[in-house]
Amino acid sequence: MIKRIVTIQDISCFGRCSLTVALPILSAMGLETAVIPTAVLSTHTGGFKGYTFHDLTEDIPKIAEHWNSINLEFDGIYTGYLGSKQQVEIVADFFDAFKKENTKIIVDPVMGDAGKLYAGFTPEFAREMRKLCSKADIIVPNMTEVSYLLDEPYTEHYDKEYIRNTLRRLTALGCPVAVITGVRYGDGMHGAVAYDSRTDSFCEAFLPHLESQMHGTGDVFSSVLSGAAVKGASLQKSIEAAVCFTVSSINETVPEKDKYFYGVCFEPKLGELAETAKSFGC
Ligand code: PXL
Repeated sequence: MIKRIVTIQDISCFGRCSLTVALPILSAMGLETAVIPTAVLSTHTGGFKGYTFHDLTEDIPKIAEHWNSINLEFDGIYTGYLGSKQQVEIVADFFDAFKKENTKIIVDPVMGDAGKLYAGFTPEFAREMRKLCSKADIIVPNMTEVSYLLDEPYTEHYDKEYIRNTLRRLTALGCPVAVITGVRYGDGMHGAVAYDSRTDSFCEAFLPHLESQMHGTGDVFSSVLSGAAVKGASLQKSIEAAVCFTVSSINETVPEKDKYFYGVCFEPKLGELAETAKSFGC
């Protein structure tokens, strides 16, 4: 049976992030993908001026109510960029209403990058996001989001031990599995490290670092990870697939990165991803 996932995040109409990334990636991976758009923006907020923002918070409980009335069930729920504290609370209610025994919840606590919060985010929002993370099966923060979730200073200087210790403290928030993205130990490699507190085991996936700052790479990574995890791939296979696809999409973008300043050119790689995802089961 084809697996069904719902992804809850904004739709930035132009700019390759959130839903315009998650929907094609999850579909290519062979999942039936439902969406709840939390807001409609003309573009994302990183690097554009004058973007529109239409909030859809009020629609979320109505969509949930309708879905409940027709007994919809999901194998996975994946959340990304959420625009307000209230929205995070409503999404937490959605988890309570739709989490069944085998539903995997993946929370990407999108809040910032490179040590800074994205436009409009506050430490207060981060406290609410911490509560949402406690309800997840897997959380996928980068180091900036880690610092806000754990209320610690942001650092780019760390070693393996620090990352392992941080992962343990992230799972202490209440989610069994944590994945830190964008990990760099200064050895020219770039990747992700994951920890499963139920088995007290770590796994990692690294590839050579590519010198480029691109928007939406976190959304690409989390979408692949969510698709793989919901299809039943191991944590190791899931992070490997996410790192590989993100890096090959960045590689695809590098030659024309000025043209694609607004996001990564992942589309040419969707065919390969679909092939990889076949080995993850249905
Ligand atoms: O890529 C994360 C993201 C998602 N959605 C919106 C954003 C951002 C990052 O800036 O602005 C609207």
